[in-house]
Amino acid sequence: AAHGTAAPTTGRPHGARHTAETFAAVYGAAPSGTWAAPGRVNLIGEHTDYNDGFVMPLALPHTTLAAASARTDGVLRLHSGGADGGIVELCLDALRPAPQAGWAAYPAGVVWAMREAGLPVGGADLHFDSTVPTGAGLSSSAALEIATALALNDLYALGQEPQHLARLAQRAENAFVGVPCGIMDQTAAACCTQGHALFLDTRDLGRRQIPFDLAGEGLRLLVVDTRVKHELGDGAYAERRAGCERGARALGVRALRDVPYAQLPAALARLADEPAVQALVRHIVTENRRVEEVVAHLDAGRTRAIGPLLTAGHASLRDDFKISCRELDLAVDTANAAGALGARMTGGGFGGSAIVLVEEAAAPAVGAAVTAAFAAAGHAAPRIFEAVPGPGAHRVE
Ligand code: GAF
Repeated sequence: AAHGTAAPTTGRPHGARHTAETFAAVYGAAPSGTWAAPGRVNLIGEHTDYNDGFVMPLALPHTTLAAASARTDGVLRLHSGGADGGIVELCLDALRPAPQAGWAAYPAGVVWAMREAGLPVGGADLHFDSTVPTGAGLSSSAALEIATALALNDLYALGQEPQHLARLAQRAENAFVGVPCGIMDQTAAACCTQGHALFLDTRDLGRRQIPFDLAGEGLRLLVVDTRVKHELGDGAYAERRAGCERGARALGVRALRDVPYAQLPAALARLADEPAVQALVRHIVTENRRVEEVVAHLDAGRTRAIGPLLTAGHASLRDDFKISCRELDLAVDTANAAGALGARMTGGGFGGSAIVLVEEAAAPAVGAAVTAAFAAAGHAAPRIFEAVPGPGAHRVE
């Protein structure tokens, strides 16, 4: 979901020094520290995270920086370099869930969730700068949440593990901001590591860092931001989630994760009266299978073999889950026609970004083909950049 901070296309235009200096200009004293949390792309495993399934995100070099200091008076002050409106000042004791309350609801929600969990977090001053494109399906919200969570974890010596910070941030987004998201994006921001994709089992939160050094293999992963704004809060996401839960109930399982791939035909037969739910179930069960196949290929060093699985994942999201759009389909189809190894939409859908796996030598031509196809179709020019797996959240200064 978009939170209204600035959206440049590349890494860090100013860096942590600039963020600390801006903090000092806004609040009148230097910050105690500066923390960073990245955006992400998801390689495979889409909409599986609220079905207890598998996901495989990697961190982008694009980050949200939070400069912060503790306060002793129970006041939370928030300021963003990308948002108009000056300082947002809130009283910790008065924090209440505030659906659709704008960008400040994300950091405020994190503080609320920490206090709700009984953690001794007090007031703070925070200033944010971000290079994670907003509304692009690249998890600018989770980056904002996790930068906040890590800053407070350190400022108040809370001693929480990154995965637990992700859980608190998800709780903030679900209960405070009002978006029924899964755990993928927050975990990606908190737990990804440089040079790896993160395999996550969203049921038991088991994690495995899977080496993902595309450059070393002569490959590239391109991100195509279609510039079609995606919003998670608009109901379609919640509808898909409710449909999946309905499918699980009809099949008598705790979550769709519990439908084995081999039993998919039988499960679909049982849902014959509900074709819409049937299609959602088919996507989730086949998508979990695709994640497992991607992991097997990467473990065996067969990186190029994941291309067709990415493309099959896109077809499933387009035809069964019905969350693609013209621009995403055009990006995927054009990239594949121009020689990519595979491509798919990534993230929540209804706009946002696609990823393209491509041989290094073919990357410029594939990018140019997508740009030309967008121009020919009368769409705004897409933003295309390379995804190199960066580090998860960390303290910068
Ligand atoms: C959004 C959500 F926030 C995630 O939890 C996940 O469901 C994703 O959409 C789809 O895979 O990013």
